[in-house]
Amino acid sequence: MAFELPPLPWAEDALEPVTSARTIGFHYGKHHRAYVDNLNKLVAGTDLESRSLEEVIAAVAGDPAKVGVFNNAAQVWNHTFFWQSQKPGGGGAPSGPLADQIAATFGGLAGLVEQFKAAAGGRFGSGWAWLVADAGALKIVTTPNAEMPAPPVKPLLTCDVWEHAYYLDFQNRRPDFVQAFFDSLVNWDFAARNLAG
Ligand code: MN3
Repeated sequence: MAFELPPLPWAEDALEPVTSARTIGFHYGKHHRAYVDNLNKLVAGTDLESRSLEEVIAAVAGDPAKVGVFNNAAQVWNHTFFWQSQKPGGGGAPSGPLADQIAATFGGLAGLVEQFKAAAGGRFGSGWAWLVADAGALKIVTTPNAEMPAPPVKPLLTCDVWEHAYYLDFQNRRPDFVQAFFDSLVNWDFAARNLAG
């Protein structure tokens, strides 16, 4: 059973004008697909071939001899999570327990966005910014390259801050991309389900 590129949860042009169809065409159609293809080549004929994506990531994390497998498997997972973290007509405000925790932790949504933008902007080079639940507490963290928050930390949503995520549409303006992500794209329902799950 080869790993497969999951379908996008929306059309390639659905995140315009923030993220262009051209960006999604490259980011999903080339980058995400390449991680899937590379992972399949790397695990072919090994005992990892028949495992789930999450099992592969857990099995090779921290193993210097398996860094190629980790990088590709983690990037497959991270991108699938990133697409789900966004939706057309997203943004707005969260509700329910997630909104309550955001108010208690960050003083409200504006405080969360400011801290998230600062963290994303401070991530040198390629990586990811995340809202996570760590032992029940909301936190903003960043990870380099393909890395993700390690269990038992629970990711709630992520923003890809590799340049390929925003350069065609925002050039070097990463903070503007992150602001637009929260203004227009973020899928709070997805984050709330992750918090509850
Ligand atoms: Mn990416």
